[in-house]
Amino acid sequence: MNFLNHMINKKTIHACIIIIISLIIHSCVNNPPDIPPNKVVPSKQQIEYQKMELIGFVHFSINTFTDKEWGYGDESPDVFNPTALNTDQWAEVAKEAGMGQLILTAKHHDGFCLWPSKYTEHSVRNSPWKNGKGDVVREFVNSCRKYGLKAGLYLSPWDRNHAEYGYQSYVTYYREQLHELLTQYGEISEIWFDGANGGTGYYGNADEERRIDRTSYYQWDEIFSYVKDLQPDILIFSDAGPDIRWIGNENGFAGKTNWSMINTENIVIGTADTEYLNSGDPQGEKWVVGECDVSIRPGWFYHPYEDSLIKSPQELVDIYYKSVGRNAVLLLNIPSDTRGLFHEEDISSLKEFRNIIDETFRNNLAQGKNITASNYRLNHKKFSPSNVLDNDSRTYWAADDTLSEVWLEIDLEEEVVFDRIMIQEPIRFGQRISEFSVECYIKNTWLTIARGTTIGYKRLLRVQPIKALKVRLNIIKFNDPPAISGFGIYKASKREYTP
Ligand code: FUL
Repeated sequence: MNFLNHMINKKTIHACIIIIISLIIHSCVNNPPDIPPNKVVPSKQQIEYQKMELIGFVHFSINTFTDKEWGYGDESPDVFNPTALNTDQWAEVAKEAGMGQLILTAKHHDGFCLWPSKYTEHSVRNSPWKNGKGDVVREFVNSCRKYGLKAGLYLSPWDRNHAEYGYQSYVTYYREQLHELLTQYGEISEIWFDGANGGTGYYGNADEERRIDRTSYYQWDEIFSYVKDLQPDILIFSDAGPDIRWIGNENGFAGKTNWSMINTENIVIGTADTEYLNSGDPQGEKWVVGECDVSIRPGWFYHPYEDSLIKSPQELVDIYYKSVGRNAVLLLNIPSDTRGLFHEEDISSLKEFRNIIDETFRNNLAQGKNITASNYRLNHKKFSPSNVLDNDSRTYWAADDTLSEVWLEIDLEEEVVFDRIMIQEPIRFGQRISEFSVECYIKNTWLTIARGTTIGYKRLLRVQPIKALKVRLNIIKFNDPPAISGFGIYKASKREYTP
């Protein structure tokens, strides 16, 4: 009897093992694993961040009322008195412009705090606005939530008001302020650490020049981990990341070559190599998304004399191509005026910019067409070229394990006129492509119409209008077998050129 039981048990175990193995084989065939990721890949938060493409900066502080760009630090809180502050208006405008997040200057270099910090007298608490009972940061965050925007904050490390700036006690004060901002306002999605630091200032009536040792004064690594302890999902911006990096200029232009990777160890905030930040580093060991900050006006803060100097919708569109179209996020500043509102002229330029972008990219002329590839991984539909045209950034085409040139080709079935090209890599597996070209089939020959280096999350190319029967993307160089999640061709809105 025992022997019989033993045999049955053995048989059952064998049967189970066989079933499990065949289930594994079956599921591998039907749903093979994704392509192996690169060594350096973005975090979930960084991918979400990049997907927003466009975010907004709001410069608003004591400078708005003194008509300055950099306050000295001796300004009286008495001058801060917006007559009609309405952060809902900021958020509504931002939302309509397609922004996913707003960042507010909670404290600029002059040290004035837009929230009633308990660690200083230099804040809204001592201003006439709302009899000192107001809190701009609170109103800002509430409006962001109301309009479905993420909220970010700028807290200037340099403080031209604080008596102890330059001494250890100021760093403690700075951390206390971070604590207030990151614990009292719910989720904060980005914290912005500016590189501008040190120089002349009021410094509690000392009225002198103070320099700090940028390599050691703030102990940035400790501040970064303190911030993450307080807000685990936050993304930290600075010249050195760790999550988001400055793109190296304030024009809103990323490099035509723009890797999302860099090495951060030797970067000293405020003295970074701007070329390096602009183009990233294919050998970089950290994923640090490039962010292009630029103002809609010549200055960052509101000045009435700049009402006629607002960037035109066409200029903003050009910036969009040079930032979002080069694998970066565009951080566009719209200052608040002395009323506490975005100015009508800024709003109208921003709206028209959005309309133009929407019009250009509304209709992907390759959608629904037949697409083929040099090859695709395992010949499995999970990696099929048709995934590139399905308007779903989660699906992708992947080449077989190969180091030789690969291509994707779209048969447009009839002659199609276009002048914009969009290409996307599925960045959750890393950034792979370092050289590509686009060819068109015109009058029985293939003609190269564009060449480029990196692609990343999104690459946009502007070419002369071309009438083609077929279009082909050649992927020439890559650090790992390439994959593409999106491809599009478009005819630009006429309003891209004509005001
Ligand atoms: C710079 C600052 O000095 C400007 O005033 C502005 O805030 C800009 C975004 O960053 O470094």
